[in-house]
Amino acid sequence: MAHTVREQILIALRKRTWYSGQELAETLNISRTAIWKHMQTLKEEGYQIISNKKQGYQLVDEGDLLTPIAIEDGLTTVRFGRHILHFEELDTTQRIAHEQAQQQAQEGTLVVCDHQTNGRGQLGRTWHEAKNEGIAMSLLVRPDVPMHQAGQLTLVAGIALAQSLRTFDVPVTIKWPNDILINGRKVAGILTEMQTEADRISSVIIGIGINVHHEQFPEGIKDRATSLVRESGRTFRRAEVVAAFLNRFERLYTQWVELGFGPFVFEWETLADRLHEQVTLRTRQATASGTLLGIDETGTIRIETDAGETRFHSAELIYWEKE
Ligand code: BTX
Repeated sequence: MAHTVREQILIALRKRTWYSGQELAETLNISRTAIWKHMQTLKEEGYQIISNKKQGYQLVDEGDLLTPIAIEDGLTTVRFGRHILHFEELDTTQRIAHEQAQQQAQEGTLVVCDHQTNGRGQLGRTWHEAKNEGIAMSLLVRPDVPMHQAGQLTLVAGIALAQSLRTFDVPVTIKWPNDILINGRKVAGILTEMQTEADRISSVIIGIGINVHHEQFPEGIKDRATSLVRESGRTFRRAEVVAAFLNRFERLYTQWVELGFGPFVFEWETLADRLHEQVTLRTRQATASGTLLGIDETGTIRIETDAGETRFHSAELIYWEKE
């Protein structure tokens, strides 16, 4: 990915303690005044940069930014996150990712923003975001699989997200099909939207919202939402969380395209919330209760009800009233 001038400045500043304005200007082939202006913008963006006349500029702290360069730093991927669009404020990252898909953007294109004002959940629900507190991102993929398998991507993304969050020592579980929980509260949600062409998938947009720094949540969700910081008490850099997810998801995604969902069943079940416990589930027609047995090789949930083992393609586990 070609770097902007500001990104090139950051790359240079990371290499040395001090970098003089003159040297930077020569290296990047721009004026010292231009360098000074870029430094002001970087500071406004949250980078802590100090300067003095004799030594030049020093990057002291990169803060907790979700910028492409901060994310790229932790990436080991080939495609995922290798084209990143970052916005300070957006209604929803899903909209931009869909536009990117229509414009034939490459697979792995990622849209992220610091403040999402109208985040979408499933079924017309909303996803709450507080400025600079969480992660809102949408990833564009173009899997060459039959259309009916697209729903499995939510589960594969959920496994990748849960596993990557566990590497930060947070005890997350998965609530089928698309919620990531800690101690029974939602810390992240996944929204998968597909674009089709004739009878094939042209793209899938995987939208992920993660609560990172939040200490509080609005009235309607405060009994069911939590954040990584609140549950773990440790600090997080959002860009590291994004990179960890992309690194893992690219690997699992490639396996899924090649081998299908079968190999993921066991992994999913080890991460499942309330496995072998009593659950209630709502379908469009009715509700059903029983013991959560797991999922099958297509990603369908299996419940032991009074009528025996029953499988549900499209349903929702009811944990909270008024979802
Ligand atoms: P969902 O429909 O399963 O969950 C939405 C429900 O979760 C809401 O009705 C509310 O009860 C609760 N909720 C809302 N915000 C939060 C929150 N921050 N933390 C915990 N619970 C909450 C889940 O939908 C899928 C969410 C995907 C969000 C991402 S963000 C990036 C991308 N862009 C976008 O517009 N949506 C996705």
